[in-house]
Amino acid sequence: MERYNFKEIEVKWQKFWEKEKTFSAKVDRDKKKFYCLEMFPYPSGKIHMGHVRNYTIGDVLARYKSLQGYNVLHPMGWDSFGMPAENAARQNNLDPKTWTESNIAKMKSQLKRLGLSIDWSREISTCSPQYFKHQQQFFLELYDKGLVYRKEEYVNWDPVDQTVLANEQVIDGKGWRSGAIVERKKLSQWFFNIKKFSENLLENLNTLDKWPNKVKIMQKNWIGKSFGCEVGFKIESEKNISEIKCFTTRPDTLFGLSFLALSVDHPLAKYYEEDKEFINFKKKCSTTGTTEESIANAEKIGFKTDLTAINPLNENIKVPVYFANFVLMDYGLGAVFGCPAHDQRDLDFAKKYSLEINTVVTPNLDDLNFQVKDEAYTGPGYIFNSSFLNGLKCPEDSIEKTIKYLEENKLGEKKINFRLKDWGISRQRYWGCPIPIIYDEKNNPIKIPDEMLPVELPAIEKLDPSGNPLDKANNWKNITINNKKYIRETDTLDTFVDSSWYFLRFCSPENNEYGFDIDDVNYWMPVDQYIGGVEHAILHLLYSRFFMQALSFKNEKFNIVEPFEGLFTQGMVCHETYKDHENNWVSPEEIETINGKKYLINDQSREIKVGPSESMSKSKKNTIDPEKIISNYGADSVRLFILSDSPPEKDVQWSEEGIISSFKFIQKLWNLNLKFTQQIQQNHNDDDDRELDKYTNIFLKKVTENLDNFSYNKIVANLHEMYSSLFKQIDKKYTKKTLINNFEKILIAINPIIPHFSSECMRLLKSEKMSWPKYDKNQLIDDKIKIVIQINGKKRGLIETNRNISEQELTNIINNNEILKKYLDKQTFKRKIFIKNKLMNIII
Ligand code: ANZ
Repeated sequence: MERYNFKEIEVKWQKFWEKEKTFSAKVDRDKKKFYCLEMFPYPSGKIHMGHVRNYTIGDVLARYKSLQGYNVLHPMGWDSFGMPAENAARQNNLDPKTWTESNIAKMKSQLKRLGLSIDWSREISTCSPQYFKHQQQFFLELYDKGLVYRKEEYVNWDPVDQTVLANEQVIDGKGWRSGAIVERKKLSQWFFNIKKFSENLLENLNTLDKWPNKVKIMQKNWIGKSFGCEVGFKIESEKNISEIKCFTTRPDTLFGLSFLALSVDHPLAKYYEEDKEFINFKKKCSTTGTTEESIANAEKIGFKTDLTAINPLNENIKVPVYFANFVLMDYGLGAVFGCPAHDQRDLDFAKKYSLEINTVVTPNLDDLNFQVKDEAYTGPGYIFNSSFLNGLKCPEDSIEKTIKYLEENKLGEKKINFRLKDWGISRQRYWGCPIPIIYDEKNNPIKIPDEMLPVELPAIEKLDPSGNPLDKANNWKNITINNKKYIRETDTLDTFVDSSWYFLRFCSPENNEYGFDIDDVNYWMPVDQYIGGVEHAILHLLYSRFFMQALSFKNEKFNIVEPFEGLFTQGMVCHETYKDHENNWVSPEEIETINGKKYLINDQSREIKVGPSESMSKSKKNTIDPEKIISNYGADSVRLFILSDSPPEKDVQWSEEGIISSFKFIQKLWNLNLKFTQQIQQNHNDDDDRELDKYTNIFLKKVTENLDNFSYNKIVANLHEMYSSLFKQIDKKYTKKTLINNFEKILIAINPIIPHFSSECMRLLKSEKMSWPKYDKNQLIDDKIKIVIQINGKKRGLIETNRNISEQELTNIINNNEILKKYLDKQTFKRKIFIKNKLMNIII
């Protein structure tokens, strides 16, 4: 039979779709819309299997919705600012812009080869001035709204990359890229006031019904709402200090108090600034980094002050006051009271400095001798050793009652705290969006006038290996406006800012005045389905949610506050890992299989050790290049394979056999198509039966349901079933009309999965109908039923027949049935008991 020539066919369709602008979304406000968005890629220059999976999943949905008659927006863009371009520029003396643009061109052609239904007319790139001009406008808009500010702040400083790192870029106290030990350094930084929206960001999670629960939980924890109170401690001191306030979630453990601890950045540190020992201590603390994780893991160290604190619940209990490295200045009040028995950090600290450990919660009221030694007790129980608090159930009653007592006696106040910190957006980088601010001679920040936007990056001949190149670009940095001299801000924006609003830009990519047109946004937003990796569950999604809050703040026209109505997080693409005899990673391409064993291609005496399957990564060399796979097997085979086997939210195992079998399956479908064509040419007058209609109807139901539930892997299984059933059916006689009608529906149903194949078959069928076929619910009931036949009450047979058969018709069938005839033996029927569609009992 004639083979399916995927190479020609796929490219032909891709060109056709592009030429016809098949997937261009129209802002047709009378039509119902569907905004389908996959997280946009960083243009590294090569797509990887993660992209293939992400974009295939999104494409299936976009095509499906489009066939259902929605006006679909399915755009693509490039998250094109960031470190790799800058690193490439430093290492190879390239221009980051040229490097980035050529990568975009390469990746775009690779994505096109996947046959994605993307509206390329809306393509955006965050490093282009047409894009970041509006980002600079937003920055200034937020500045006017009081949502942007500058402050001196300790930052995570990467001494190798010479830059500030976000907390999430610090892993185990080291820079995520350089691996250098991160230091604390005080710098003047720009911040977005995301904290202001903590309550909204938390509350709105309840409205996101189409988000995975795990993501909502991660966001909730990140926002971290804590209920507690602020407690005042009287201080005995020769200095002019009378009180220290601490935030606590456990006021009920106050009788277990054995010390107070302050952050080294606490305002009271000013009394010790001259003290050499304190200076040294502070230095030591600065090597801990600023993330909660690194602080939690670091050894607890303290500096003992000459202050004494008094327990507010009992004036006779007096304890020392320390500065300690585990207290953060930007949480609560930068001061904590230490209760070693019920907090592990406090216990570690108390042991180190030989402080008291007073147990005040017992798991069991019978056990009043309970004493904490090596491990803090944080579980439930009852308060004891605590005077008037004794016997309170902990935590249900004890916390609330203690807060009430503290409030009544003016010793403390109820307080809610959020873990979420303001978003530090300054980066000491070249390849990012310039911050549109200048400073006058007194170092006052001033907004760049709107008509001077965008602030573009200066071209730089050679990027220095360290530091921020913009600091050294004097011609650019010094600027005169109306004969007055200014200096430009040389920090650029965190690239997370670029991706926090790109989904808005897709709604009006051409608008030169503003980042978007409000009517367009009101039509398209929110994104109906957002698809991406779970690694962005916290920051990217939270920042995007913040951006919507910030834009809608003090803006009555803008009132869509949640950007993503539906969220889908797809699983990883995994592959076996391989190592050679020296434990070096080996890539699948360097291996050949001989007699079932794997060897190095260039040295067949060396056997390869096969390791577990892990998510594809360059470091483990277990990646497969999509480009090669597409050119060997075609885009439809790749799409089919990447959707098969596992549900889209789970990991999928890449295998050579898998992709080959997808490829072969498409060939089989082609044969089925040829068979249909032959049968159509037969031009039969009548249908043998209605089996084909019925089968198509059931197939449509399954595919529709599986598309609606993101069970794309099940659709692949449905396709296989369909193939085997139809191949049997097709030899019967069917009229041309029946054949075309059914095959057309099937081809449309498989279009979202294997669009090139489907489009080609439709073309051959001369079919132009392109709307999602509805299935007939009434036809789903099977017409054939089985009726039990009894003779004198004993089961003697089972007859398969049409539903609703009459008593007389059934009697005729029984009389002609070879097996039953034997039992009946020409005897006369005394009586018949007939239960429609179920049973016939013949009494003889
Ligand atoms: C006394 C106490 C006793 C505490 C006890 C816990 C257990 P969450 O739930 O995360 O909000 N804390 C307060 N401010 C802090 C700061 N700036 N740096 C480091 N730790 C700080 O945690 C609140 C608890 O974290 C507070 O409750 C406080 O320690 C500590 F048995 O107060 B607790």
